[in-house]
Amino acid sequence: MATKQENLSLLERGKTKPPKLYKVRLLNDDYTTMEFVIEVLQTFFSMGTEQAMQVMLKVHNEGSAICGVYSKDIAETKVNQVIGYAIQHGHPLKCHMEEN
Ligand code: TYC
Repeated sequence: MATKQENLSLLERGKTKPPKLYKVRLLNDDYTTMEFVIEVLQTFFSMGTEQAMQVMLKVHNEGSAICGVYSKDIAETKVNQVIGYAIQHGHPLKCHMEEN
């Protein structure tokens, strides 16, 4: 952990590192309905009907797809929201995050 003084001097020298970004990836399965996946993409990833349909079909046809790229906290929240919502509705939908 850097001290306040060390942080300040890094800032002054323009040497601060940008925060890491994480991809949130949705995974295919044989049981979750297409309609539910579209609802998830619209609800948690702010996609319109058209884009949600395209991403859902990409997951269905290719096994997985990226839904978005976020800071660590936001990516963790998205993953937890998707998995929690899927469990509530009895779907085995899986989602994870990976370093960008
Ligand atoms: N493969 C599922 C079906 O045929 C649909 C599906 C799409 C499931 C995307 C999960 O992340 C997913 N009902």
